[in-house]
Order: sequence, then C-alpha cells, then structure tokens
Amino acid sequence: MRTQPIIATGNSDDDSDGSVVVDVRPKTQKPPLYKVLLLNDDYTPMEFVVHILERFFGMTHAQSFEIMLTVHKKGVAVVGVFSHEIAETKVGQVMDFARRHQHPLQCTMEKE
Ligand code: TYC
Repeated sequence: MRTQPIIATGNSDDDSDGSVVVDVRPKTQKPPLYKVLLLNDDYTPMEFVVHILERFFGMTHAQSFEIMLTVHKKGVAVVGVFSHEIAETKVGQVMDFARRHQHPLQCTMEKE
C-alpha cells in the first residue's frame, strides 16, 4: 500500500501553487477473523460432539464425524472462521450446551 499522500495537482505538496492534497485511498480495513477451536477431552461422548458440530456449525453428519475424529486424534481442530461477534456467539453456544449436559467439552477462539 502507498504510504505517501496522493497529490491531486502540481509536483509539490507544500501548497505553494494552491494545489490540494486529496487522498483517494480507501480507509476501510477488513475486520479481523477468529478461528473457533474445539478441544479434545477423555469424557465427552463422540456422538455429542458430532451433534454440536451439526447443530451450531451447520455441518452435515459426515463432515461432523470427520472433524470430531480429527479433534479426537490430534487434540484440537478449527471448526470455523468468523467475525469476533459471531465467533464469541458460537463459543458461548457450545460451552453452554456442553455445561447443560454436564460434559467437559471446551471450545475457544483465537485471532487468525
Ligand atoms: N475423546 C472423546 C472420547 O473418546 C471424544 C471427543 C472428541 C471429545 C472431540 C471432545 O472435542 C472432542 N469420547
């Protein structure tokens, strides 16, 4: 990205010729994205994790089963990438649902 101002007219930016500095660069930044991570544990039933992935992340049964197995084998997996607000909501939904069913399942988020 250019760091110097863009000069609309003339060759200097000291305004001695009456020129006006006009910055045409868009100032908007892409919002940061957050990975939602699911962590393995020894107690949460596999079917419960599959259900969570279907219910809160819109995955098919086959996708859910695959991701659940990845977490089970590797310890952690990214289950989605979202804006900060959506990621927070998903983490809250998973943690609430797991707690209500008395499973120790952990779900966290981290900046991409
Ligand atoms: N390891 C768990 C079991 O053997 C299954 C499991 C998978 C738990 C994924 C958590 O995020 C998880 N019952």
